[in-house]
Amino acid sequence: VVTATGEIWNGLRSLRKDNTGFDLKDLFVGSEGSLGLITAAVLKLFPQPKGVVTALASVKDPAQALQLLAIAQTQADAALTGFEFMSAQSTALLAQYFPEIARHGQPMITGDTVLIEISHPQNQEGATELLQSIMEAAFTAGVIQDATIAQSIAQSNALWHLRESITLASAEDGPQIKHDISLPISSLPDFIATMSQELKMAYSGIRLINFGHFGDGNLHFNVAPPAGPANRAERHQAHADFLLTHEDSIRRHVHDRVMAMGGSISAEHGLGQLRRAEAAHYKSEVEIGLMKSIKAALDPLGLMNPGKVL
Ligand code: LAC
Ligand code: ZN
Repeated sequence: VVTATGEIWNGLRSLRKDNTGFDLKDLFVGSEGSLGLITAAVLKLFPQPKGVVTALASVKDPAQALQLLAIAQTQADAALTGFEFMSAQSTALLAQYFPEIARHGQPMITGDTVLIEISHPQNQEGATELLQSIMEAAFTAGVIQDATIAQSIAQSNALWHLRESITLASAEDGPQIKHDISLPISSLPDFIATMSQELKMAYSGIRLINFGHFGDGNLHFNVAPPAGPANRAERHQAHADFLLTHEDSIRRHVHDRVMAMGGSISAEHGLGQLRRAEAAHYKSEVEIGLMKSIKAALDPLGLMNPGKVL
């Protein structure tokens, strides 16, 4: 780390346990560059799994996704390496703008869908058997409606590509109100159901483009304006107008509920400038005070990534 005062701290320790005072490493890692510049890192490597297999499963709603997660965790434990949720409206956007990418998920992706990945240290058969066993248990329990297991690495990649293209389809559709929330995993279905209902009542025609890292309790609960004109420029303008009027109130509405349910308003993307004021609004005076003291001690002149985080 290069500090704000121009010194160098070498914190490159490859230790599993280190209990010698303050955890400076995590302090810098979580600071979004506002305390110092990280210039190197030590990585812990794991053996590459010999077998990886991916599947799509259609669920009735997020509550079933949670049940599927429980089954997958019970059977696979650490072999469960991916569990991503995609709402029906998020994949509808994909089908609309990138039908070639969405094609790989049809007909599964017409409703709420889960992408699930299993990794096996020894072999491909092990991974496939484990995933089949999870799917069978989920069928028997009535937790999934349908499933398709990728038959090749190319197919697995196509399913991941589908999941990862939702942001591209969103960008094509036009500006959205984006949230990067995390909640205790068991609260996700309740949150999605309540929030969706309230927002749909308040803003008729809005679309809930929620998707993300369900297994981590991390959801991109994005809110898209009502479907706009076919012409791209006109549609983007209509979205921008909607955001101008409603973005602040929708964001506050969503974040209020997240905080009331013990969640976080930024799970993976950080605060930057977009969520800086939101963090200040929700964090206690004590917490903000501690953060400010640290900032003042390590970067007294305010040189590092000014205007971000705090
Ligand atoms: C994703 C990015 C938005 O999950 O974090 O696609
Ligand atoms: Zn993400």
